[in-house]
Amino acid sequence: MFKKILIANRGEIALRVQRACRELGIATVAVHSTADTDAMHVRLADESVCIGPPSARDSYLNMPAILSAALITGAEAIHPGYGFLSENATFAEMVEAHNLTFIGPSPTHIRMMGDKITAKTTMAELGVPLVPGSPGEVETLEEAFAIADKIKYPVLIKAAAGGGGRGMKVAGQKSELEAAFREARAEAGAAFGNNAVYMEKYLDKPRHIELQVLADSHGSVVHFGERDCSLQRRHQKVLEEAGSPAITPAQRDALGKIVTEALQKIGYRNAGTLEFLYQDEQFSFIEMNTRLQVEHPVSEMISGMDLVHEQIRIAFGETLGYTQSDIHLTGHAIECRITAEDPETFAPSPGLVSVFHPPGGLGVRVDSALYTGYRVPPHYDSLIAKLITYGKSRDEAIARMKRALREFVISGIKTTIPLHQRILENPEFCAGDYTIHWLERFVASE
Ligand code: MV4
Repeated sequence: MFKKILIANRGEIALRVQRACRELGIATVAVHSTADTDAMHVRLADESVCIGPPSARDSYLNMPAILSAALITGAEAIHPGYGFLSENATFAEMVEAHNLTFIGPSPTHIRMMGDKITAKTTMAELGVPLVPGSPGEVETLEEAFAIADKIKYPVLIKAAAGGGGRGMKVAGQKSELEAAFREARAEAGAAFGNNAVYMEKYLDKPRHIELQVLADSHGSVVHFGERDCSLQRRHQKVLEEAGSPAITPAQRDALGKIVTEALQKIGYRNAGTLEFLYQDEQFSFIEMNTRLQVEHPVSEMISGMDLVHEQIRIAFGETLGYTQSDIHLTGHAIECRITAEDPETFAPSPGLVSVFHPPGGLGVRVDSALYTGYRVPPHYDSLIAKLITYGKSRDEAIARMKRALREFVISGIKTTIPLHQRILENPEFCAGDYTIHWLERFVASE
C-alpha cells in the first residue's frame, strides 16, 4: 500500500480523505493557502506545505506548487478531492509524469467525459439511453433548425465544455432558436474558450438522478445505486438522498447493469458518477463526473462501504475483491449541505464561528472541518458541514435529520440550517414528490 499521500484540497473533503488514509495506515500531507494556516485539515495532517496566497488560482489550483509539495515530502500519490484540480486531465498527466499516482481515472477518461459531446456519443454507442438530441456538435444555425424540427420544441442548447448548467439556453419555439443558439455559443466561448454546442430536447419536469460506480484497473465494475439530487438552487445541490424516492429496485438494477457494462467496455477506472434526468419513467444520460462527489456519503451509508478507502486501493492497483452481488443496499440516507450563507437571501456569511456543537447519536454523521474559534475565510466555497442521517426507512432518516438539525449549533455566522428545517417540514418533500424545479419554487414562495 502507499506509505504517504498528498491531499490536494481543503475543508471537509480534505479531512474525509485524511480519515481514510489514517485507517489504512497511510501518512498524509496537507497543502494549504496562507488563508488556511489555522484550518483543521492542516492541524490533523501528519505534514503540511503552504502552496500560495489565498486566491485558489494561486494555491489550490497551482499545479507546480502542489507537485513540488508532493516531491519534497516524498508522497507517492495525490488525492484531488472534488472541485479544484479533481477533473483536470492535464494535472492528472503531470502527476503521472512525475512518477506519482493520481487517485482517480486516467487522464484520457477525464478528458473524454469533460467534453459533454464526447461523453454522450461514447455512452450512446455503449447502449446507455440519452435524451433525444443532436448526434454531436451543432455547428450551424441551419443544422440547429433541422434538428429542432426533428426532436420538436422546446429544445435546449448546451455547451460541450459546460456542465453544472453554465452556458445553457432554452428555445421554447422556432422564433427563439436563433437567439438561443448565438447566445449559447458566445457564452460558451467566453466562459470555456470552446464555443462548441449541442442540442437536446428540453425535459420540463425531470428529477436529477445519478449512479455511483467504482471500477478497478483489472476490469471489475460495480455500482452503489442511485442518489436523487433534484433539490438544487442555481445549480448548487442543497439536499441529496440515496436511494431516490422515485426509483424501484428493478429500475436500479436495470440501469446499474447497463452502466457497469458500458464502463467495463471503455476500461474506466476508479470512482465515477453518471448523471441522468428521469422523467416519464425514462432515464436519460446527460453527463459523467470523474471524481468523488460531495454527496458520496449517502451512498456509503446505504452500502456500508468506504468509497475513499476503495479509491485508494484501486489507485494502488488492487482488485475490488467483490462483485455486484456482494453489494447490499439497505435503508435510506439523506444529506443536508450546510453552507455559510443567509438562509433567506443566500448572501455569503463568512467569519468567526463562536460555537460549533455538532449533533450525534445513532444514524448521524457529520463531515465538517469547522471548530469553535475557527474563522470561515471568504475566499472559497461556502460549504461548511454535511449532515448525513441514515434510517431503515426514508421516514426514519427524515425524523433523524429533523432531530439532528435541532441539536446542531453553529453560532457567529449565518448558516442554511433553518432552510433545511423548513424543507424537512414540507409535506411534498416528505412524500418524495419533487422535481429539479421544486426547491427554486419553495425558496421563492417563502
Ligand atoms: C437538462 C434539463 C432539461 N432537459 N437537459 C442543468 C445542469 C446540467 N447538469 C444539466 N441541466 C439540465 N439539463 C434537458 N435535456 C434541465 C437541466 C436543469 C437541471 C438539471 C439537474 C438539476 C437541476 C437543474 C436545474 C435546471 C435545469
